[in-house]
Amino acid sequence: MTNFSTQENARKLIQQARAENSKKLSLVSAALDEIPDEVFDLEQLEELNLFNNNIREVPDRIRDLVHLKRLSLIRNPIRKVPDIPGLGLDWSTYVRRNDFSPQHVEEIWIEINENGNVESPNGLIRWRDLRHLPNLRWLYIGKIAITQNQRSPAPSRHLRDLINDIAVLGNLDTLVFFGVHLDVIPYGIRALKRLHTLEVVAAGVREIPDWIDELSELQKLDVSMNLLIDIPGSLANLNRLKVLDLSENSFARIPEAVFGLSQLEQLDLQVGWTTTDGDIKQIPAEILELPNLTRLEVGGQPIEVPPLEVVDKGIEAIRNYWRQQQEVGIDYLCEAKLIILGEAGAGKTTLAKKIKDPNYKLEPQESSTEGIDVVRWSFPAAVRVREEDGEENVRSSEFKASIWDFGGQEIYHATHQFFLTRRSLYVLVADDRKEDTDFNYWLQVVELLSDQSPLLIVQNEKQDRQRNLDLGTLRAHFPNLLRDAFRTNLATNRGLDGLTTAVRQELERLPHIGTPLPKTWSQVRTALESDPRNYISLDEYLAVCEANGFKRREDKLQLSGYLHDLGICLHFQDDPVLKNTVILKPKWGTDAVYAVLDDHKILDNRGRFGRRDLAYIWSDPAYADMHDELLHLMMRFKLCYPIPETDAYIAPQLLSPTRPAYEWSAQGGLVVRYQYDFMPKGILTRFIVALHHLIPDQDLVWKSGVILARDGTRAEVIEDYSRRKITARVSGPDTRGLLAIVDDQLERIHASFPRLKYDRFLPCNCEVCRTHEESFAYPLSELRDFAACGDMIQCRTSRKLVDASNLIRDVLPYVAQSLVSAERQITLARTEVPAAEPKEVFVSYAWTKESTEVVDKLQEALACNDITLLRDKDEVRYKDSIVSFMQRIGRGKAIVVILSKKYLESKNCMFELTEVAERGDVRDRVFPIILGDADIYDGISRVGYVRYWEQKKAELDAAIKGVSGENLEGIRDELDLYAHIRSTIAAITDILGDMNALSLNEHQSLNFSALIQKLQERVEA
Ligand SMILES: Nc1nc2c(ncn2[C@@H]2O[C@H](COP(=O)(O)OP(=O)(O)OP(=O)(O)O)[C@@H](O)[C@H]2O)c(=O)[nH]1
Ligand SMILES: [Mg+2]
Repeated sequence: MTNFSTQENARKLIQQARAENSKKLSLVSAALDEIPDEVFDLEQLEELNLFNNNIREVPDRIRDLVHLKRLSLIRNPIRKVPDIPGLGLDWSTYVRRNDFSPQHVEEIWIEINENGNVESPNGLIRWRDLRHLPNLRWLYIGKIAITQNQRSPAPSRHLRDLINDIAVLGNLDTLVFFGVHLDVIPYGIRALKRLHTLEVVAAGVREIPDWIDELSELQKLDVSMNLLIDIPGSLANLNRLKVLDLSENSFARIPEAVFGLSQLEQLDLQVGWTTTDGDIKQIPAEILELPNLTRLEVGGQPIEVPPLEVVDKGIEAIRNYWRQQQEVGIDYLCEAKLIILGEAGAGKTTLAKKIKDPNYKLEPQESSTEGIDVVRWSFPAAVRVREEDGEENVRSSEFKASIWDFGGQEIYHATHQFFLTRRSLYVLVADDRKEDTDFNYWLQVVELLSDQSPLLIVQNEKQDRQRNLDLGTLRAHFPNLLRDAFRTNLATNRGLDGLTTAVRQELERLPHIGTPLPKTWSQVRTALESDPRNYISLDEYLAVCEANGFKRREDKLQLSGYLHDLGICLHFQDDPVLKNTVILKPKWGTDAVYAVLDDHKILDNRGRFGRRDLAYIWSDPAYADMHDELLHLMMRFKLCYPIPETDAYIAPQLLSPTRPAYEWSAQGGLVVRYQYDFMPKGILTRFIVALHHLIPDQDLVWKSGVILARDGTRAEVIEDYSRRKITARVSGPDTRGLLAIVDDQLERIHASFPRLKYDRFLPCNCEVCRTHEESFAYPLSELRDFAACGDMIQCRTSRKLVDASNLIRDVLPYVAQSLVSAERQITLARTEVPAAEPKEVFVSYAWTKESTEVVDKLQEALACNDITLLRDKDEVRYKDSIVSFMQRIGRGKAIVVILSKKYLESKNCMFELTEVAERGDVRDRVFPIILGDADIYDGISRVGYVRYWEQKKAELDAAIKGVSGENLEGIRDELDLYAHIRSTIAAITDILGDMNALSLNEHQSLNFSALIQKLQERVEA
């Protein structure tokens, strides 16, 4: 496709290179069908990067570039390259060498197309020569990417011949087949005794041959996306194997041979992308026989043992689970949370008591529940358990349920959301005397937050009056709605028996019930439950664990995390203050929090309170010495925030509903509207708490709105709950910067509701709308669709055509940045670099222990040289938008990049890196420190990263199939980002890998002095 603006851009870059007499020129993804003639006039050129274009032929004029040393043609359908003495082949990059000959070829990349034909043969190598490359060590044959559900093409004749003769390439150490249909692993491989990496991916292979163990040097074996159901026992003899990728196959259990691989470090068993869901239910105790395993991927597998909470925590947690179980024996998990919701006075508390004791006598004056009550209820149960040998059995056991009875009053709605957990049974009680039963609100909240937990509806017919609910329609909308509604009258116990039986059955059926746990766990749980105290210190908790046979601290913390997830206690391990307390009675904590929201004085004060008010409200000895923790708990739940430079706090839920008077000039501002299908309560309150540091004048905040200000720019953010929308208007000198912060914060809150449906609306900027106060607004999802195809969109008011991508760029530039359109894929050198602050260096790194330690040391060393290292943790401490920080990094003059595998596979890190790359001059601005596991010097690993992102994108693509367009906001951004990363990563890592970076050890032994010197030169330049 011809794209003028990209080609125009290429032209500008060529002019710029001429004007500046540059030695390098990068025309990456410029939609070029041929190399522009002007390029050949750039005599001084040493390096020409044409990655990802549509170039078929390199003309003879390339000889004019007598200084050219490096010519990259990766991702071009090259058919012809002139035979230039001295311009030689190296991967798909052409490198000038004085003495080029086949002797020097070490790596070959053969890319095939959908038909199995060779897409980009290497112009200088003929098929028959391929068999005579004595130094060939690296061979890649396949597609650059594969699409889901698409059968891999069979190899063409030439390729088949080569595969049949593969044994002659005896020096190969790396061999990759990717997306070529082979049926079987080629026999000739048996002779390749030097192979340390073998990948046969998406090749339709049903079996791994027995002789595989003859490849005794093998360190990495990737047989993902095949049709394997088992692997041979001989594989266990590969005693150097570190990486085994068995993902996207059809194993019913983890193959036995795997556990013989004592050197194994990474094992991948994920499914769900090319295959349907998996069958592996257990990660068995044999996992303990793999002491070096650091990474285990089981995504998409229906793992039941160990429980998901453990598996989610990673390989170390899984090992601990089995170790403990072997030491102390097992018990079966038989407890769950029953959550009762519904409007005030519907009969929730009465139902909770009746379930526990049917003889409970109704109290006509039952007091309205304040906050939450937690009632313990147990009953004898028959639960399905999975025995150690993997067999299923039924055992009788005492079922322990915690009934969470939520106060129905409006004031609690927003807060309740924090306690609506997954893996619970929900009961929604409706009072049939009222016609306006607000079913939908609760149904929607449960749907949003419960992760498809089952839900029962109870129609409490207090005076035996019936009202019919349209359950058929409800069920169509809410798939977690089980059974018909239960009709009860709790005064007469009518319907109670049937309901209680159903509740028991549904509890017993919850998926986590029957999971085996080490005995010590339930001992600790019992000890904690029988402890009358409301809370204990972390040390006391650890001692209880110790007394019950726990040795390792991590096991003890793992248990508290697990109990927290099950709603048995509250332990916020990642909170610096709250981590020191384990709250044994959740009600104690929630009561304290709700007492503040219910307090009349605070209500009269419109939500403003001080420490003294808290001392009064929490004067009960039960709260003595715990005020700090409780206040922290409130802030954690985003219920209040401190007013800067005072001792006071504000609970925004209690703010005045009246909007104060203020002036607002709509001139030249930006407006974004967030429109929700269903709007959970409390979004704006949480927003206010999160951005309270930007409220300049505490008078300009009310229950449903707030004015924020930053460097002379102001934002007005107002919620209209009845119309399910939030409107943000921004005006002033930096509208885009402040809007980015507002949008980023709202997006974070939205992300905490995994199934939230909403769209952002951007105002039209056509000439007619610009002069109107209320302009037409487009849904962002639609704009993106149009922008991605480079189409114009029509204004419904003026009927004028508007450039969709310009409009996005105008209002939400960072959203536009993740837009990958044909117009704008990757540009490694495009815009000039604006000068950054002097003596400041950015660092971009993944938050792993190793990388963080390196950054800490580097920061120290730089500080001694008067250079400030700007890192995200310090820089975003004012809760500014992380996105805008990432973009600031992108513009930085000098950026240290700590490259690790984690980094290259992290979307945040890669977003930063692509931001950096897009602004050009990577070689001058970026200072890489490459950690061992990044492995970017090796072409195969680089391809691995391309594939990793290709796959991430495909997974997401597959996941959103069938979801309607308006619900995909946010997800699309992510999709575009993945695509963008995928198309950039090869080129960026190529550059970084080529920069002669020192190893981490070398840096550390020099205390970074070499790096610091270069950074000095750069920041002072
Ligand atoms: N006659 C009759 N009265 C009932 C029934 N269920 C509840 N009540 C009474 O209705 C009142 C409110 O019941 P609660 O169980 O306290 O209601 P709730 O849903 O817990 O209310 P909140 O805690 O305010 O959200 C109490 O006085 C109950 O005794 C019923 O089935 N029949
Ligand atoms: Mg109640």
